[in-house]
Amino acid sequence: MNRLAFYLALSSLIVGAGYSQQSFLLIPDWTNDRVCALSPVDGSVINANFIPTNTQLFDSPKHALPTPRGTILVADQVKDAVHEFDGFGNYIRTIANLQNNQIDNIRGIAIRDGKLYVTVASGTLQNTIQRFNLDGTGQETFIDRNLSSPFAIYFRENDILITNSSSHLIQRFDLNGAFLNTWVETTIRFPQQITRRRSNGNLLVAGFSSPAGIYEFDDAGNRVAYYAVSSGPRGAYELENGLILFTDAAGVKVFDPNAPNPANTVQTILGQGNYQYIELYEILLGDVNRDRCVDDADLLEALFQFGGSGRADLNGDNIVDDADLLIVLFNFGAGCE
Ligand SMILES: [Ca+2]
Ligand SMILES: [Ca+2]
Ligand SMILES: [Ca+2]
Repeated sequence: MNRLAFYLALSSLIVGAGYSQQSFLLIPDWTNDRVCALSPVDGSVINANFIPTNTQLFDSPKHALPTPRGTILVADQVKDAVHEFDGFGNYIRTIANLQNNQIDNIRGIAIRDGKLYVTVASGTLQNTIQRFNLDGTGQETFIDRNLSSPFAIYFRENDILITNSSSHLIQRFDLNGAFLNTWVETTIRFPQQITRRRSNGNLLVAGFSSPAGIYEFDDAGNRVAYYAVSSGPRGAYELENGLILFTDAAGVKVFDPNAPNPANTVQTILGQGNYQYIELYEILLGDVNRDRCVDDADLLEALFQFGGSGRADLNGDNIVDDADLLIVLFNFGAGCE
């Protein structure tokens, strides 16, 4: 075996054994005013208090969304604010709020090409999408018509889908914010989050009001499935194991979409909370400080923590050693511009 092959084999062993550096799903919880981290593989709980309970910052945290720099933005519907956290769940700052930005009763958010998009349902900017730079500067109104209590923004390659609770419609806009049409004429009521299934590319939409459940559409808007698994889901996400994770006011749950009766397969993973949208936080291998770039800063952390413990323990064996250093070195430069 040549040297490169040896290191690659070693590296795959290291990665295979890894736990601490795994990517995770971010799910806010209104009851406990926190953000939970779950496995995107099987939905198991990694850390129910990833962003711990914080009643100063949170009242109804709705949507936790990773940024391209590895930070996390959390939109709170009742606090009327967007807060920024680092990739470990530590608070950094508040980038927009009611007082400074008139964002009142906000729900879903989105990021596209270095801009943040925020749904606003009340106040002077009622029924608009506000657009910001990722640091909260440069606020402008992006969409101000054809919205009726907007709940989520979903970007596709060539258009934007926005769910609304009052009109019960999913409205479609072009990438400049011009209205195109109502995306689907369906029975879905009060659509909330939209996500894409990894297995077939279809869209999952949480239908919050009766007939509540998880709706599945193809990209043309044809309804291909309806799963009556909840009386009020907020979001759904297909796990890597093929089950579909979803949230509602009683828990984070899974069901098997391929079962003869999916509703009979529902299991609760995390209860005692009121759970909201689901987003994937992806960690680059070797990115010790989680800023989406593997560089000398990560190498230095691994070196400074060498022989001890710390967040540079990338493979989760409770010691920072050459195995962790190798993960950084093998991935050096990944994600950096
Ligand atoms: Ca709360
Ligand atoms: Ca880094
Ligand atoms: Ca280690």
